[in-house]
Amino acid sequence: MATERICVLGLGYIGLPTASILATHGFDVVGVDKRKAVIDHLRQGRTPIEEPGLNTLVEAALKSNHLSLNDEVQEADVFMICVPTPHENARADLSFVREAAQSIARRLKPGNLVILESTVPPSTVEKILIPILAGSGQKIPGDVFVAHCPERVLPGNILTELVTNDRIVGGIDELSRERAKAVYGRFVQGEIHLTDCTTAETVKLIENTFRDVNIAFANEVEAVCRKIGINAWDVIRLANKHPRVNILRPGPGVGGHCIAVDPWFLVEAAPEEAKMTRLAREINDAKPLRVIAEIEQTLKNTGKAKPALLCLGATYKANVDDIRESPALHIIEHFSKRRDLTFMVADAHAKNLNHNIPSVALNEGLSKADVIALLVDHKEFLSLDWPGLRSRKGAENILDFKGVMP
Ligand code: SAJ
Repeated sequence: MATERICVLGLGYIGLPTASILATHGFDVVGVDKRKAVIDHLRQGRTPIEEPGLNTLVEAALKSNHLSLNDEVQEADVFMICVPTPHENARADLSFVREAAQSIARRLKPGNLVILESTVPPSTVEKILIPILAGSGQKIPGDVFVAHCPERVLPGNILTELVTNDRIVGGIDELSRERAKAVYGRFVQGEIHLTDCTTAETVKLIENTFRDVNIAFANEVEAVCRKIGINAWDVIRLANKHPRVNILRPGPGVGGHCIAVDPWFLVEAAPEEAKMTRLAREINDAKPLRVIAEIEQTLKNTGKAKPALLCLGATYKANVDDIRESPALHIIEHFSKRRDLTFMVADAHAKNLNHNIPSVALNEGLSKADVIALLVDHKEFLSLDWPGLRSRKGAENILDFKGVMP
């Protein structure tokens, strides 16, 4: 059988590693992104994302000549949609999925397989993807196979999880499921579970919502402990010693393009029923405001007319460069507007920060700051001399929102 040709649409956090891993596992892959700058950067050997091992994998894929790059969809046996699905006013914005499906429909041939990896609201395959693909004149189901295999990898550990995680493959019929399973079976070492598309769509949303609800509970525990006057980190650590308790970590809020977004797709699908889901979102979304209030109070307590504030971290979580939906950035944007303080941000990972945000080198910020607020637990912050900083600046002026201080 001839080598299968796969066209991967969207070369972002998921599409780029997936296209590269498919290429290094014997498929002929065309990686497509309509953003010409992304294609140009990749051709110059520049990977647009900070992710361990990704540069090496992309380089290997390009060198093998099994990965080519294009800004337009090409004919293929398999099409894989890996485009973003942001939300707007708690509703899913599916414009990128629609656009990708339309460009595939123009190239669709009998026997093709279309796989949607993007996270979408329940019934998107049935109600949106299939009607657009059917516009090609192909009979679906029948002529063309369609599957949904939601991505599940953790930014920061993408290359390992792409291979080791179990996958959920939803198909519109038995043949769609089997064909999609054969594609993933080439590089996935985890189990591949087969189901229908709407179940696969919902499973993905439930996974991220479970995490969001758990973090909201951790944030609530933190607020309750504060009221009681005890240390929430100790309480959670000790509660987690129970064999059936596993509370996640409080923090300055929940960010990123997944957990802060996907639960809203469930709320949109079942507004009356998804009560806890909505509340968890509201609790986590409100957290940056509580952090702002605490920093404000600490600045006031210094008694200085123009205190110097240093925020450590701007990204949505540790050791990534992604600032989308970042709670730290929300907090930083608030303080960057203030004229009555000297404001500084140290984050060597964050790229594309707005030029109004005054970035400083870590040591410079640490020496000038009156108040330090740790918002992201980047690895370089973990090894700081926290006891030394506490004694130099005053323990009450060091605010650790990630629980990294010993
Ligand atoms: N966070 C906390 N406390 C915690 C863990 C996380 O406050 O204990 C915060 C982080 O700081 C961050 C946000 O939550 O702001 C999300 O970070 P994350 O590491 O929990 O998750 P993501 O968004 O990077 O990736 C998630 C993963 N989903 C699950 O673990 C269920 C990943 O497997 C998914 O593939 C990804 O969403 C996605 O693309 O949907």
